[in-house]
Amino acid sequence: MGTIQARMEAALQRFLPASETVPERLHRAMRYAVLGGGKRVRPLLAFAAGELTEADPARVEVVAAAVEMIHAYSLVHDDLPCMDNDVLRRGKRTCHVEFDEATALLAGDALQPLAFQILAEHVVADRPDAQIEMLKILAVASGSRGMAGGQAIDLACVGKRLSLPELEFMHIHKTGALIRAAVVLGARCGHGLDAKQLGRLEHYAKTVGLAFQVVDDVLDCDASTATLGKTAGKDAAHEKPTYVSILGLADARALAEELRAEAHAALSSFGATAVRLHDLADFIVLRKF
Ligand code: GRG
Repeated sequence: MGTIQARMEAALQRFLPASETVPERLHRAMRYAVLGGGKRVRPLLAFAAGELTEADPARVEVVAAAVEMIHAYSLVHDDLPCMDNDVLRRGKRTCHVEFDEATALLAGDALQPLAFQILAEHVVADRPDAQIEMLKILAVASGSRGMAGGQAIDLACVGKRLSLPELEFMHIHKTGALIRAAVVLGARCGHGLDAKQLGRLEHYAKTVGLAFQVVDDVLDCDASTATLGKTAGKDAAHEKPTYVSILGLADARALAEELRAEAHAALSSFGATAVRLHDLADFIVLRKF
């Protein structure tokens, strides 16, 4: 993990405009939002999925950076006063607190197209049509039928009681869509998978995406702000429906375990090439931050 995280830090440094490039303040805000923090779970998933298909790591680095830029933009916008209004992210002041609201909004706005720019500028597939398909996968995962749509549902749900399937629907979009994209794009950097294998990999991505969110909900209520590097206890304070509010803490933890088992089972036919995907399913469920 440390090797990939360091590799990603260097790659993101390279792909981002330098702080001295005009407009300096915007570029500093973009670099502030992306660099020097975060677990890099989505890049780790992309690299692990790339191992399934013997993908060239130089290709995977590009798709992982693109996904991480979309993720970083979503965190900047999510923290804005018009959304979650938070002051702490990745153990430091949120982008709009460090800079200002307009700059943070623009930093997110600029990170999003930069993700597509780097994905268009570098060869990540053997054929142009396959590369265009990869651009589309990231676009759909980020848009109104993916992450942004999930965020819209999330904002509309504050103070409401949701059923478990409704909560799952929201998270499959808000968090799950980009996690799925990271896995699928990482795998697509290498040789093709047949429809059955792709189905199993997508099932893995769906279950780790949901497990990620269940654990996020559990940590929000039983870990400290210092450990998380973001404000703990926010979901209850904002009256947000969560796995913990619907199931209770013990059942939410049990659900995360069930999803972990399901993720491992989805990989059973892949053998040794899936070892890092197995490890990441464990990391996502057992993490403490
Ligand atoms: C603003 C369009 C738009 C979308 C925002 C993902 C998201 C949608 C908001 C983030 C809010 C949030 C805390 C969601 C819970 C799950 C999640 C995405 C946590 C943060 O991801 P990590 O834990 O963060 O991977 P790091 O900092 O490690 O990269």
